[in-house]
Amino acid sequence: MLPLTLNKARRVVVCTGMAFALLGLAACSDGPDAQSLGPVGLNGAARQAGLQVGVALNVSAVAETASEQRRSAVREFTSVTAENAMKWASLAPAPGRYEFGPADQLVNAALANGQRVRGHTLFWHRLNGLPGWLEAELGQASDRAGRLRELMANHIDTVVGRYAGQVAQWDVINEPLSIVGADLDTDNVFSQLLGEQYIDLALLHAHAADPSAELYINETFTEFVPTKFDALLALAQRVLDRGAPLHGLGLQGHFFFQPPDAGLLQEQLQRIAAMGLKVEITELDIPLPLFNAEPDPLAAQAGAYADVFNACLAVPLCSGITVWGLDDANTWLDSFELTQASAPNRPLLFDDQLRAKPAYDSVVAALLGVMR
Ligand code: 9MR
Repeated sequence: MLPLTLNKARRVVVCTGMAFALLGLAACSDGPDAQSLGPVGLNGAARQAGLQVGVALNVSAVAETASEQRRSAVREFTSVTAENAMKWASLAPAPGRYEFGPADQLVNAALANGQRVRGHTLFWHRLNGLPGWLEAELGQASDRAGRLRELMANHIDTVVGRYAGQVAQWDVINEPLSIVGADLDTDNVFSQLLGEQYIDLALLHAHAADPSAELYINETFTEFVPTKFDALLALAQRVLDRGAPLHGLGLQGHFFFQPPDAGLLQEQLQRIAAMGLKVEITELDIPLPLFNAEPDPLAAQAGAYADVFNACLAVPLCSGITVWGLDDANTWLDSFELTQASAPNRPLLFDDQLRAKPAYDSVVAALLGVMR
């Protein structure tokens, strides 16, 4: 069996059997430095469990200037998502003009590491998801709906076509529902001009551009708003009933309001699987301040991470979990308006010095505790 490693803060422990997962660390011995170990540990455990364990990255994580420590932390994951580089606004500075530099770098680095790539995201109407020029472009059109359809088709052909065979999954549609409500978001240029069928159009076109890619709708906050979760399922069912090629649902997993409810999450994953869809947790982060009242907040955070992994591991169609950032120094939560007051939020698997946290160990143990 492949030797597996657990980074324990600055130390690395080498374990050769499965026993340590069940019996604590009795089967482990002190090993060499983290630096010398390369792509084992989390990566090996993920592969053994048959679960994709991904990370969202910006290009600095794979640039030539990235330290070896950072590169080796990146290689701990089996899947990579571009945190920002593949958003429409990032790729297209002007109508019809594309700059693929950072996105290409991320894809090439991932493929060189043998990692899967999740494409994030073709159409997202919030925050910086839309290019700044879109509104003016539509404003000039005599047929705004027709022009939007045309721009969407061009965007899909250009981007999905470029990465055909390389990007395994696309978040074709991101966050179609209102933030914590159960309806389609009305503040969304796509649904305003094209109705709910903008989703079908995008899925059909993306499928034509790369028939091998798995196509997802990715949604946020469903994990603690049951009515929103129900609305997501109803939306997915309507899309399927209309014959559009939808393959999976992404639950983002930003648990900054409250820690995950493992039972509810597993039930939700099962309900998605029961529709014949795959499911992934696509943007997981669990801020440490949620556990400030606990005697050992890092251990409590580790328990919450294990809960999420165990929920997914219990559902065969739950094929992956992606954490939304490599390390605690690189989390969107520290600058987001609702969470910046609690910064540093420390929500990820590696700390701000790129040392593996207790959450890393608990995830590896969860992965090793199953045989799927
Ligand atoms: O983490 C991303 C942050 O760096 C960007 O500024 C922000 C706006 O583009 O998007 C963040 O990622 C979002 C993701 O793309 C979609 N789901 C919500 C994530 C957090 O806002």
